[in-house]
Amino acid sequence: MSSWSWKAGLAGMAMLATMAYAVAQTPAGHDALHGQKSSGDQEPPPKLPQGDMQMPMQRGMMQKKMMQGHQGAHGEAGQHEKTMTQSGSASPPTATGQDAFGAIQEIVQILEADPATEWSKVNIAALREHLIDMNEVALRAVATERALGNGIAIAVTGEGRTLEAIKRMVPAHTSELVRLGWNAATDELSNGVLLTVTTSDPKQVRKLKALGFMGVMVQGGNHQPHHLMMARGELHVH
Ligand SMILES: [Cu+2]
Repeated sequence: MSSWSWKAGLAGMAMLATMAYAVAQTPAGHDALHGQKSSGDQEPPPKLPQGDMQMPMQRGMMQKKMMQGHQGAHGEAGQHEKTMTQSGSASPPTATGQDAFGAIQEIVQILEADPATEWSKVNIAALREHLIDMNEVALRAVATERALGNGIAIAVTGEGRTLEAIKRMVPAHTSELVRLGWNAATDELSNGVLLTVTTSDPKQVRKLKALGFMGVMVQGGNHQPHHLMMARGELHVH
């Protein structure tokens, strides 16, 4: 059930983004923006009051039409759109401004939309810590790669918070790499871990060398469902 609502949440969000884009592209949406701008001027054009009367009507009709189309296929998404169009904004922004902020916002919306959410177990702070780990590993860890005859060996190193993140995330990822058909293991280093990924397939050796550290770290689609589990308080170690 959690998987279903997760997908429904994503579908709803994609719908909102499409809707916002569509409204921004319509002539009515464009004129409405224009109208708003000139209404603040000292000397409005003489015909503006008439235009103001017409614009919201045109815009309202167009949005109603679009809403009906969406609502037929996706009732739940339609409810969100209704709220959005009532705000009167022609093209509301969709970017949250920061990727971890957006990821947490998406998860919170999924939890809010699910009547089965057990709020006594919800742990958004744990998800935030993990997203900080992902940031450290993706952007701050130093990866020194060495080509092997059958794969790659990568020394992943860092200090402080980066080192903590490396130790939590890199060894945990080997099981995902093994599940995908590679041999993967880690050895502890004083300032990080040594990740070794190998295969008996020559084609896969070329691919591993091309992927390198970050290429293998992003393998598998385990983060999104794990993030939701973490937020639900059902997964403590990633
Ligand atoms: Cu993750």
